[in-house]
Amino acid sequence: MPSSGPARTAKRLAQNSPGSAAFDLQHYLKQRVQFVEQALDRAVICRDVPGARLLEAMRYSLTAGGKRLRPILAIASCEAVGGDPEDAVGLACALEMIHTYSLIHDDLPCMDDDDLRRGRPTNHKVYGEAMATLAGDALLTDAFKVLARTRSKRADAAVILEVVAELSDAAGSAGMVIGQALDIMSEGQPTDLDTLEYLHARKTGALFLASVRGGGRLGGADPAQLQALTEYGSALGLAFQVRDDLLDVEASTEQLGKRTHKDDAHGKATYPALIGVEKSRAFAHELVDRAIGALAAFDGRAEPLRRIASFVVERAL
Ligand code: GRG
Repeated sequence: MPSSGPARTAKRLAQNSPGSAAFDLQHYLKQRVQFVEQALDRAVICRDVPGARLLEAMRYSLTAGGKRLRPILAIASCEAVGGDPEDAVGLACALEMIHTYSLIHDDLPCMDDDDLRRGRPTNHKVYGEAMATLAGDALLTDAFKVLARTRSKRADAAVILEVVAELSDAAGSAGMVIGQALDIMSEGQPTDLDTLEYLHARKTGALFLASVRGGGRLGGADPAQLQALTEYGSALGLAFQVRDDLLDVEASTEQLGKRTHKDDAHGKATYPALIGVEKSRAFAHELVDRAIGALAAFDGRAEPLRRIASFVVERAL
């Protein structure tokens, strides 16, 4: 008898499971991206109803591609502690919805005023500022509904509530939003390395940490595993940002699908500006070593997390 949809998905994901001998990162990423995109497709459905343009605007940015790093980290962390991708799929969708909202709002004229994102005109260029703002608001709010409906075989309701609270912390006034506020306030101001690290830990690092810790929790992580994932996620989040700073200096707009060389133009403090390009590269690699080192006690099921850490500092996108 042919297997059903979910059973087919489970079989396909298991064929390239993290602990298997012939583990192939590119194949793993492709499968998990597809898995997350199918779930996102079900989470934000375009209906033929009054106001459907709002849903269209939400889907426009959500389906524009992107690396899907945060959802993959959540799923890989869940798998690293023995969980199943299905246990973390709600968190994975919520993370990408929140990340996408932050990009839509960041591109608005009142923030970075950008015309290009993920290789496409930005949301407000297509739908107008009001609709883009609302699309971001709706993605943020709906993300918590998707997460609240999570069912994990390895985490009870109390654990799921803790994941909800941590994601709220990471996205809100203790995390990404305060990071963005500090970023705006520090434009053109002298900034030292400690301040820069503090800012990045909130603006981008917090969501990375919530991805890894949340995925671990939903996969049934014990306290020692959660501590290791915390160290991994903190180092990886900063490594990602250092690489992002370097790409802004080194890459072209065509390559990244977004405007580059803008940090300098906006008078933003960055790692290359503060310590130079070579030292920034070395620092990013040091952080990746630290992230991988934190996973020393994990078995082969953490291989995707190790390989993703290297990918984060080598990426050209
Ligand atoms: C508006 C509350 C609010 C926050 C905005 C995310 C953010 C905070 C600003 C975006 C500006 C920026 C370039 C931040 C640096 C790092 C970053 C988040 C890059 C984009 O993330 P990727 O590379 O993007 O994961 P894709 O498109 O692959 O998903």
